[in-house]
Amino acid sequence: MVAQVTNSLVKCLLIILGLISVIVNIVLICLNSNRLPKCHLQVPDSITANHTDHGSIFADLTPKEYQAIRDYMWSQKDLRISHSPTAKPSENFLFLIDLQLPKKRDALQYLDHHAQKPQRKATVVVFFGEFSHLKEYEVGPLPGPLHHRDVTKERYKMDALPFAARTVTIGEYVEIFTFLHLKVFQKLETELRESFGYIPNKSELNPFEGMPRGLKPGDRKTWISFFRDESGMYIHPVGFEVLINHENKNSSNWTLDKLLYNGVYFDTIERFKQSYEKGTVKKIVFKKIPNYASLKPRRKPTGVSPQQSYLQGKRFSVKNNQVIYMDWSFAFGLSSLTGMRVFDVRFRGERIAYEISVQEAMSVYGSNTPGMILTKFLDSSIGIGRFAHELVRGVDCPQVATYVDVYRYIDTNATQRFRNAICVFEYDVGRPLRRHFSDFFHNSYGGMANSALYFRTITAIGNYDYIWDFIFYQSGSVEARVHATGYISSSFKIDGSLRYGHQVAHNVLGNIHTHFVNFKVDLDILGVNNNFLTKDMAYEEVDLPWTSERKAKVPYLVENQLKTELQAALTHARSPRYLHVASNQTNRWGHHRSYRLQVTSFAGDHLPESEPEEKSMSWARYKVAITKYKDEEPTSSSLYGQNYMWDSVVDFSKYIGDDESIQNEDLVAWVTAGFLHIPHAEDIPNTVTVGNGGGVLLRPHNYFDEDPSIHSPDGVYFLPGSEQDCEYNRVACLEKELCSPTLEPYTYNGFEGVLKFD
Ligand SMILES: *[C@@H]1O[C@H](CO)[C@@H](O)[C@H](O)[C@H]1NC(C)=O
Ligand SMILES: *[C@@H]1O[C@H](CO)[C@@H](O)[C@H](O)[C@H]1NC(C)=O
Ligand SMILES: *[C@@H]1O[C@H](CO)[C@@H](O)[C@H](O)[C@H]1NC(C)=O
Ligand SMILES: *[C@@H]1O[C@H](CO)[C@@H](O)[C@H](O)[C@H]1NC(C)=O
Ligand SMILES: *[C@@H]1O[C@H](CO)[C@@H](O)[C@H](O)[C@H]1NC(C)=O
Ligand SMILES: *[C@@H]1O[C@H](CO)[C@@H](O)[C@H](O)[C@H]1NC(C)=O
Ligand SMILES: [Cu+2]
Repeated sequence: MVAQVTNSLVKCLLIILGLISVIVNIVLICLNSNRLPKCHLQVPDSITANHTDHGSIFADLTPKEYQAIRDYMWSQKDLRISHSPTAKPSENFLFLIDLQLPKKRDALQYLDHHAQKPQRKATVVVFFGEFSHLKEYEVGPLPGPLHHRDVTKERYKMDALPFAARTVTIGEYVEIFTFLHLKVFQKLETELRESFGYIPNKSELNPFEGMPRGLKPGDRKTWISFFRDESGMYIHPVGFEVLINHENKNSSNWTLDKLLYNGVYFDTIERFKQSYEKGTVKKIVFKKIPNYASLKPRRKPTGVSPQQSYLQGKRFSVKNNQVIYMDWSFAFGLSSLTGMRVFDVRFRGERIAYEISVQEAMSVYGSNTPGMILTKFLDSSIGIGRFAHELVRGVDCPQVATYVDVYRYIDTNATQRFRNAICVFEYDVGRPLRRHFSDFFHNSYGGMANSALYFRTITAIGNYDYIWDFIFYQSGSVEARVHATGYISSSFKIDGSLRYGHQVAHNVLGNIHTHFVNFKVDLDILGVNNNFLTKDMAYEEVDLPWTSERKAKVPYLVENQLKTELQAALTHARSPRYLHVASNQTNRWGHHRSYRLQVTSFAGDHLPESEPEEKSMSWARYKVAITKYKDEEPTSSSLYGQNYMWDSVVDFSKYIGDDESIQNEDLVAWVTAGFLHIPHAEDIPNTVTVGNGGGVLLRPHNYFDEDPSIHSPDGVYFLPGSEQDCEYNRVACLEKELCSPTLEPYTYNGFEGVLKFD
């Protein structure tokens, strides 16, 4: 009985205790939640921007447009164009369809004076195997009805382009691979197995071509070096190279002209076989080695790098091919040949540049093996934009970037879509744009983070990857930049190789080479009529007016106007430090409003002009060359440069050869940047972007009356006592507004203990 009563009491007590604890908990939670900060920062998706239709005249062709043009050209009976994506060299092949840019005058009339929109047209390139020549057509107007017009003569001053100048198409590569299979691999199975571990269909050898393809116009003789079929093959050369003559349209008539094995040349397969059998040539003995070229991480990744996010939503807007960001707006496109470009670049509504575009990427190699002795790559002949593939979130561009799809029609029979091949993002560069901490007098702090808009594509052309950026800063500067990464080109190390580079792996030579890239910068400063000014410094000896004790050497400003194209063709060695495209209008202080071209370049030496191949790359002579704008001089290089280097149909030096006046004219700056690459061990497995790049910064110079970023919404300012005040320091309240557990509380105590005189 007693036991039962005590039991009930205990139960009651337990229940009461339980209830009390629940109530206390509720009260505590209520009290605490009252103390939690309020999270009231709204995160909109994106700014609302007033887009215009202006960019559309620069927009790449749409899938519908590509198809309409292809079908139209295919239906021209007299052109007899093959429908196959792998047409043979003897057939007629529609190689390229790309936007034909409007004439600048028409575009400006439309953009600035409400004139009619220029007609939309395309450029079409046809390789006529049947007639042994190449032609370019203008096809338009879109959407139709379409017409075509042969513009070869108008553009290149010849009725047709030489057949040998054409790019090697996929169709031709198919034949080259077949040729290699039948005429090389099948005949040398034993030798290739013993030397390089070649097993048909299992452990193959991959080809890599040297360029140019010969020594004179008309040649199409290509040295092909072979590489192990591993990931990162470019740094697995095997010491075996062949020279094939594929000039003839009929691949049955192609010949194997030479062969190189372990540094020794042979005229025929048979001679090599004999020598190999007799042992008169030193044999390479195959040994399996771990793949040092693989990019697979050597240990399981555990890291995630810091990620930026848009706390207030995106501050830029991308619609069709137009971007609006803070004070900036521009239109963009991606040419299959030349790559990334922007047009009608405006800051606060004023056009700064009509066009900024990539033109060419070139490399000249040194070697003592034939595949690389002559090698000079001109990438726009293969297509730079053509190799812009999908960008990887969080690596190629920030996770939160805006990605844009691209459509192309090149070396194919159907329009191809490349998802997310362009990215646009705003990014905090990580270093303030400006700041000042006032010690001594009027203690205060003023500063601004350097947040800029990036417009990016990455093109992987064979072994190398180029990262192309156009960067728009809040201070009114815009920068065109390239960084190189990817695999170096290499060759099999033989006696004497070390004169041409460093050894970077077992039997592997990383060949010395140059990287040169060319940008077209068509600045229009307050209209198209501009001048080219230079500024620099010199020292002069001056008397000191207050004493005759001694004189002093003092720097002074050296200003010049360069008045003709030849005067304004500035080589890498000889260029004033400040280069300006200037309006004859002045700013508030009476100085010419201008944009300065500041080139960042660590370029190697340009190929001597005496070399016949130099004609196709004569733009690289100049760090900056200024020409008078002409619709007939749209690019510094061409599709026909690589395979017709010796008599290039576009020779940039001719643009300036006529030495026209550049006074009060529409000016175009052709800017070359680059770097000398001496490959070293750390280029294995990949060249890193750090330190490997170049570009040009276009920065306002007396263009404004003050730095425009003082009007930016990102400015920060405070005085002693107002450190926590959010009105002029949005960052101070961020932690409270966002309730973000990852943000540190905002504090500032920098004014403690400053020297003070006022
Ligand atoms: C867009 O245009 C409208 C009408 O002209 C204007 O009221 C609005 O402020 C503009 N918005 C922006 C973001 O510029
Ligand atoms: C393009 O080529 C492929 C492969 O040869 C073929 O199947 C297809 O029909 C071609 N497309 C057209 C539109 O002819
Ligand atoms: C290799 O593959 C090709 C096509 O895939 C085939 O035609 C050929 O017979 C194969 N060769 C051998 C030796 O297996
Ligand atoms: C290619 O050449 C071979 C041998 O010379 C010949 O038999 C064949 O008919 C030719 N093909 C064409 C398309 O001319
Ligand atoms: C290929 O070679 C054969 C024999 O030399 C010749 O008759 C034929 O014309 C050549 N084909 C072409 C397309 O030149
Ligand atoms: C300034 O530019 C305008 C517009 O191009 C031109 O008419 C004028 O002659 C120029 N003035 C001088 C002093 O060069
Ligand atoms: Cu390099």
